[in-house]
Amino acid sequence: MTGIRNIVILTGAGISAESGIDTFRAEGGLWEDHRVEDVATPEAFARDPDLVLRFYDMRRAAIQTKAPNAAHLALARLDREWDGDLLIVTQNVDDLHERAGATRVLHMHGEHLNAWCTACDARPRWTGPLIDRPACPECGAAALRPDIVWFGEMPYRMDEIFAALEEADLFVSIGTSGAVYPAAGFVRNARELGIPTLELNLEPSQGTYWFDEARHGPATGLVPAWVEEMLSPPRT
Ligand code: BV8
Repeated sequence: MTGIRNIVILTGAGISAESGIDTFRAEGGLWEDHRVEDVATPEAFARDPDLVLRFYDMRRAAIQTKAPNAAHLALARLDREWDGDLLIVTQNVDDLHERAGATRVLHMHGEHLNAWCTACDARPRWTGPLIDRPACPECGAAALRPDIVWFGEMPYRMDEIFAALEEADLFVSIGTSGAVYPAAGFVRNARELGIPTLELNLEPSQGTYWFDEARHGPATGLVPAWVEEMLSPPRT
């Protein structure tokens, strides 16, 4: 793809699926046997904090047993070797992009391995459980919650995301169903900016018609092939 300097990549749960991390909208729309609204909203946390904390404790522990897959490793290679701007905006709250070696990563929905102190706003790195209400390392209050953007909460660093889209020459969406906004709307922002758009996903997403090009199959096949394409000199 000639003339491409700046790339924005959006990833979703599908890029981590082959690492053994459940996606959100698999069969029956249940998620780890829970309804999303029972475990991923501030109202759920207020109503039943133990249920929510146990849900996130389980997932925080689970992701630490998983490893990045070939798709994460391919994006990390692109991050290393691409000499233009590149931003991986991930909806995922696992750290597999970073463990694969990517550095230009933005977690718009938060991170499993951070806690957030609702008393002093600190966001300490956190790998253990929160169910026992541990003290905040900064202020000592027993007021830590998962550093996760729940439904109804504002995604992180939206200004940076839109600034990167303004400068982008290519928008690529990988492993997302296009079900959750504002992330699902980025392809339309890109189109309005006249930016070419590419979808790499197991199956057509809910927004597939907005993409100039869509390739369907497992991320561990599609992503390394696409990265190889991007890093190979254009055939004259
Ligand atoms: C907000 C943290 C207000 C939780 C998550 C209309 C417009 C705007 C907003 C809304 C709207 N209608 C409703 C809303 C509100 C809501 C929303 O979008 N609801 C949906 C359900 C309609 N949005 C919000 O509440 C957001 N906040 O709007 O704030 C606001 C906004 C702007 C300005 C002011 C105020 C907050 C949303 C964040 C919620 N938190 N995550 C946690 O992780 O514990 S969202 C959750 O869904 C995850 O982050 C996940 O990443 C995300 C999206 O899901 P996907 O990643 O796409 O995963 P999914 O399972 O759906 O799909 C996987 C895909 O992979 C599939 O397509 C599958 O085919 C593919 N796949 C599977 N295997 C593979 C594969 N692909 C390749 N290879 C494979 N092997």
